[in-house]
Amino acid sequence: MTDCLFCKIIAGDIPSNKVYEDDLVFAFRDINPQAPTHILVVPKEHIASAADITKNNSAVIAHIFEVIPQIAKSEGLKNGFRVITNSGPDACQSVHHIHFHILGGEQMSDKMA
Ligand code: DGP
Repeated sequence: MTDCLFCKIIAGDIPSNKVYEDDLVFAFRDINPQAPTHILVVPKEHIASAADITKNNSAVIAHIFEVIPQIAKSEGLKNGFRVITNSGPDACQSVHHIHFHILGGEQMSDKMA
Protein backbone atom coordinates (compact mmCIF):
# COMPACT_ATOMS: atom_id res chain seq x y z
CA MET A 1 0.00 0.00 0.00
CA THR A 2 1.50 3.31 -1.04
CA ASP A 3 0.20 5.32 1.91
CA CYS A 4 1.14 2.82 4.62
CA LEU A 5 3.97 3.86 6.97
CA PHE A 6 5.17 0.32 7.61
CA CYS A 7 5.04 -0.58 3.89
CA LYS A 8 7.34 2.43 3.34
CA ILE A 9 9.68 1.23 6.11
CA ILE A 10 9.76 -2.29 4.61
CA ALA A 11 10.54 -0.79 1.18
CA GLY A 12 13.36 1.31 2.69
CA ASP A 13 11.64 4.57 1.71
CA ILE A 14 11.57 5.55 5.40
CA PRO A 15 14.66 4.65 7.46
CA SER A 16 14.42 2.22 10.37
CA ASN A 17 16.69 0.39 12.74
CA LYS A 18 16.30 -3.11 11.27
CA VAL A 19 16.95 -6.14 13.46
CA TYR A 20 15.71 -8.96 11.17
CA GLU A 21 14.53 -9.50 7.60
CA ASP A 22 13.62 -12.47 5.44
CA ASP A 23 11.41 -12.98 2.39
CA LEU A 24 8.21 -12.64 4.39
CA VAL A 25 9.00 -10.63 7.51
CA PHE A 26 10.68 -7.38 8.57
CA ALA A 27 11.53 -6.40 12.15
CA PHE A 28 12.80 -3.07 13.45
CA ARG A 29 13.13 -1.08 16.67
CA ASP A 30 10.11 0.93 17.78
CA ILE A 31 10.65 4.67 17.46
CA ASN A 32 9.03 5.21 20.89
CA PRO A 33 10.28 2.30 23.01
CA GLN A 34 8.08 1.22 25.93
CA ALA A 35 10.72 -1.14 27.35
CA PRO A 36 14.52 -1.49 27.14
CA THR A 37 13.96 -3.79 24.16
CA HIS A 38 10.99 -2.89 21.94
CA ILE A 39 10.88 -4.38 18.48
CA LEU A 40 8.09 -4.43 15.90
CA VAL A 41 7.71 -7.53 13.73
CA VAL A 42 5.63 -7.06 10.58
CA PRO A 43 4.71 -9.14 7.55
CA LYS A 44 5.92 -7.69 4.25
CA GLU A 45 2.44 -8.40 2.92
CA HIS A 46 0.05 -5.64 3.94
CA ILE A 47 -2.46 -7.02 6.43
CA ALA A 48 -4.26 -4.23 8.28
CA SER A 49 -4.75 -5.81 11.69
CA ALA A 50 -5.36 -9.03 13.61
CA ALA A 51 -9.01 -8.65 12.63
CA ASP A 52 -7.95 -9.24 9.03
CA ILE A 53 -6.17 -12.58 9.52
CA THR A 54 -7.79 -15.33 7.46
CA LYS A 55 -6.90 -18.82 6.33
CA ASN A 56 -5.55 -17.20 3.14
CA ASN A 57 -2.91 -15.08 4.91
CA SER A 58 -2.33 -16.84 8.24
CA ALA A 59 0.81 -18.67 7.09
CA VAL A 60 2.84 -15.49 7.38
CA ILE A 61 1.48 -14.94 10.88
CA ALA A 62 2.61 -18.43 11.85
CA HIS A 63 6.01 -17.60 10.36
CA ILE A 64 6.19 -14.44 12.46
CA PHE A 65 5.72 -16.61 15.55
CA GLU A 66 8.66 -18.74 14.41
CA VAL A 67 10.79 -15.62 13.96
CA ILE A 68 9.86 -13.99 17.28
CA PRO A 69 11.81 -16.46 19.48
CA GLN A 70 14.84 -16.10 17.19
CA ILE A 71 14.75 -12.34 17.65
CA ALA A 72 14.20 -12.66 21.40
CA LYS A 73 17.22 -14.95 21.62
CA SER A 74 19.41 -12.65 19.53
CA GLU A 75 18.34 -9.71 21.74
CA GLY A 76 19.33 -11.66 24.86
CA LEU A 77 15.83 -11.76 26.33
CA LYS A 78 16.67 -14.84 28.39
CA ASN A 79 14.32 -13.92 31.22
CA GLY A 80 11.23 -13.58 29.05
CA PHE A 81 9.43 -11.16 26.81
CA ARG A 82 5.92 -9.99 25.97
CA VAL A 83 4.29 -10.06 22.50
CA ILE A 84 1.42 -7.67 21.83
CA THR A 85 -0.66 -6.78 18.80
CA ASN A 86 -3.15 -3.94 19.01
CA SER A 87 -6.18 -4.32 16.74
CA GLY A 88 -8.60 -1.48 16.13
CA PRO A 89 -9.51 1.70 18.01
CA ASP A 90 -10.37 0.14 21.39
CA ALA A 91 -6.84 -1.30 21.46
CA CYS A 92 -5.31 2.04 20.30
CA GLN A 93 -3.87 0.62 17.07
CA SER A 94 -2.14 3.60 15.48
CA VAL A 95 -0.49 2.05 12.42
CA HIS A 96 -2.83 -0.01 10.27
CA HIS A 97 -0.35 -2.61 9.10
CA ILE A 98 -0.40 -5.56 11.48
CA HIS A 99 2.61 -5.60 13.78
CA PHE A 100 3.70 -7.58 16.80
CA HIS A 101 5.45 -5.68 19.56
CA ILE A 102 8.23 -7.63 21.30
CA LEU A 103 8.84 -6.04 24.68
CA GLY A 104 11.50 -7.11 27.14
CA GLY A 105 14.62 -6.35 29.08
CA GLU A 106 12.93 -5.55 32.37
CA GLN A 107 10.36 -6.94 34.82
CA MET A 108 6.96 -5.95 33.41
CA SER A 109 3.65 -5.46 35.16
CA ASP A 110 1.41 -8.46 35.66
CA LYS A 111 -1.42 -6.32 34.29
CA MET A 112 -1.85 -6.34 30.52
CA ALA A 113 -4.28 -3.42 30.24
P1 DGP B 1 0.35 0.51 17.71
O1 DGP B 1 -0.08 1.59 18.66
O2 DGP B 1 0.18 -0.87 18.27
O3 DGP B 1 -0.28 0.70 16.35
O4 DGP B 1 1.91 0.69 17.55
C1 DGP B 1 2.53 1.44 16.54
C2 DGP B 1 3.97 1.58 16.93
O5 DGP B 1 4.66 2.07 15.82
C3 DGP B 1 4.22 2.56 18.07
O6 DGP B 1 4.74 1.84 19.20
C4 DGP B 1 5.25 3.53 17.52
C5 DGP B 1 5.73 2.86 16.28
N1 DGP B 1 6.07 3.77 15.20
C6 DGP B 1 5.25 4.72 14.67
N2 DGP B 1 5.87 5.35 13.66
C7 DGP B 1 7.11 4.78 13.57
C8 DGP B 1 8.22 5.02 12.71
O7 DGP B 1 8.22 5.88 11.82
N3 DGP B 1 9.33 4.26 12.92
C9 DGP B 1 9.37 3.31 13.90
N4 DGP B 1 10.51 2.60 14.02
N5 DGP B 1 8.34 3.04 14.72
C10 DGP B 1 7.22 3.79 14.54
